[in-house]
Amino acid sequence: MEQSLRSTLRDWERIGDLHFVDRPVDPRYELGAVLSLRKHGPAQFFRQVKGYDMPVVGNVLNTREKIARGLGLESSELQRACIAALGHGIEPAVVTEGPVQEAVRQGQVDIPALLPVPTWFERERGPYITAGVIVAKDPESGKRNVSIARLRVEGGNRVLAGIAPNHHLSELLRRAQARGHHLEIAVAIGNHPAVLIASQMYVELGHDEYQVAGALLAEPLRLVRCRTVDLEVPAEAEIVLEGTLDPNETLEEGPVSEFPGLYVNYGPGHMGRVSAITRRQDAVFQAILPGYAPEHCLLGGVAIGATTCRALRHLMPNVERVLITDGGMGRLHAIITLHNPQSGQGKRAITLAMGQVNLLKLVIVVDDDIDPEDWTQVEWALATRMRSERDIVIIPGASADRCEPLEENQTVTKVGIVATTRPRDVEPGGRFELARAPHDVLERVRRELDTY
Ligand SMILES: Cc1cc2nc3c(=O)[nH]c(=O)nc-3n(C[C@H](O)[C@H](O)[C@H](O)COP(=O)(O)O)c2cc1C
Ligand SMILES: [Mn+2]
Repeated sequence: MEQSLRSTLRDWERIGDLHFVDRPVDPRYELGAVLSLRKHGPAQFFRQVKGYDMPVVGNVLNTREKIARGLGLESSELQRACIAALGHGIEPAVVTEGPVQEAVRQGQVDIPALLPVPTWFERERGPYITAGVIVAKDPESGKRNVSIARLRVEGGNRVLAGIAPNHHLSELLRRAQARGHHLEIAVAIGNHPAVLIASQMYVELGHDEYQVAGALLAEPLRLVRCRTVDLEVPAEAEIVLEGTLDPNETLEEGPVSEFPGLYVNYGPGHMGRVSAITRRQDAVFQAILPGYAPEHCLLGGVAIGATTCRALRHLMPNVERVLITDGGMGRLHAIITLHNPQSGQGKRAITLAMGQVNLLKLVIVVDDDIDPEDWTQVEWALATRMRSERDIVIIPGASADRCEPLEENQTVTKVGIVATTRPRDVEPGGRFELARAPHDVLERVRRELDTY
């Protein structure tokens, strides 16, 4: 099976989900503006990017359906498949050659001259590579880590990475610093959906995200060895940057857009240097529109939902589904569905989820007869099953994530809402019994509905 972005793009083209932009487009603001105004539409393939002969593609995975389809699944199967992949990884396989090394440039590389990296927003201080999957190895254990961090192109072979201190990549950088050396990295751009989703999974340090990608592909992810660093990258990626991050050389990043759609100022980022660029001869540059945009939010949201659901189920087997919502930017809000919830379990699920994912600020718990993706159904549950004085928990002064838009003194107030039925509420003839036709009639009509 093909493990490339371009195989996905061919599928999208076949079903009319790939739009070709023929008009020349400036990578400075204009390209990002098109992606932004078409963020809910088909993937956008920019054939002519001004100043470059390399095309750019964006908005590839901007719905749950597309993420599922990219993995060969129905949307309804997505969370189950991700949870299964977390439990049964498949080791990647190193192969001797791959298309990502069709062209190799070593020595003096000039990133701005070679790659059509978009400049996204007015106040950001340079162009950002946003779909770069960064692989690195733990200097202590030698174990791999694979995750995305945006890289700002600083000119020549230099990049700036703003990595959250709690992310594994930051920890690897601290470990390299303790040993007095730089951290080798390789940045794969233009990846199969399985690699992108795997890169977003909250797994423990030492859990190789390539194994998750393999499990999502149902076969080993094929890797090639890099030319100038001791790392392996997906053989069928479009482009790879090889280089190092310097744990000691930092630079104030200035304002950077985050998933709430606002600018944040994180302080100093880490400088990196690129020692080689390898690529397909006809490489396509993938760009993920950053900020409050469906693709950025969903990649994280799908992965966080799956990892949280898996973690909760270890303690509460009746957790059916954890949806990290789109309005909550795929990070801050969750809807949890419970099968046949017993008393107190709603609040338990809330505290467990917030404990598991520090970003979560609003958690709503509903029964599993509610489709969490349908806000109207969730709202109906709030209207018919939630008593505010009993079912809302407010936790002031909880630790805030660095991305929290309402953070004050590194704290924020969190809210949990239980909107589930109590078992005794639904006794036949009781006040909360659902009104419907007798069971046997309803089921017969359901089976024969097409004949009416
Ligand atoms: C489009 C996109 C951009 C991202 N940019 C950053 C970033 O600039 N810095 C960062 O720390 N995390 C960023 N992330 C989130 C991390 O990739 C994600 O939290 C990952 O699970 C971290 O993995 P790790 O703990 O193994 O390093 C981004 C995610 C996406 C989808
Ligand atoms: Mn990791």
